[in-house]
Amino acid sequence: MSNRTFTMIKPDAVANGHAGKILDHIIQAGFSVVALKYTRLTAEQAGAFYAVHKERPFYGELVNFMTSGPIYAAILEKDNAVADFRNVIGATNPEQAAEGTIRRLYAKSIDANAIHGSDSDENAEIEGRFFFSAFERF
Ligand code: 3AN
Repeated sequence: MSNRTFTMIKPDAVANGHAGKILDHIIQAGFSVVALKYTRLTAEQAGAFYAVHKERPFYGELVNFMTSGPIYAAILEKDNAVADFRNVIGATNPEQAAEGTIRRLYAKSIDANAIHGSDSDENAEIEGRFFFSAFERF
């Protein structure tokens, strides 16, 4: 069972002043924020982070959006972290996200969808290492 996941509070949510409420939502859902960074992605970094989507029609738009302003990157800890966090954030399209999920509460569209959550243990580690030099236990 995974106990770590990686998240980004995306530029739309930071620009709209929702970052504090989203972090509180995450903590109230039982996650420990074990690493946290405020940063802004370069086009090169965003392109590399989303390289799996390179062939998708929305890739250019996604890179533009993710570089449009600062983000918070964080490593989160909880039992069953990856799956539980996907439930807390809700579906990629906020219109399909369940009531009470972060995307339902704070996201406006499928591209500007407030928050990222890793989709597997393997990606959680890869993505965490992208932003933090250590992924070890604190
Ligand atoms: P999730 O973030 O829910 O795992 P992915 O991995 O399928 O979703 O997509 C990565 C990101 O690409 C999403 N968070 C979203 O910002 C963007 N995205 C996904 N599908 C679309 C789409 N059809 N149009 C625009 N952007 C999209």
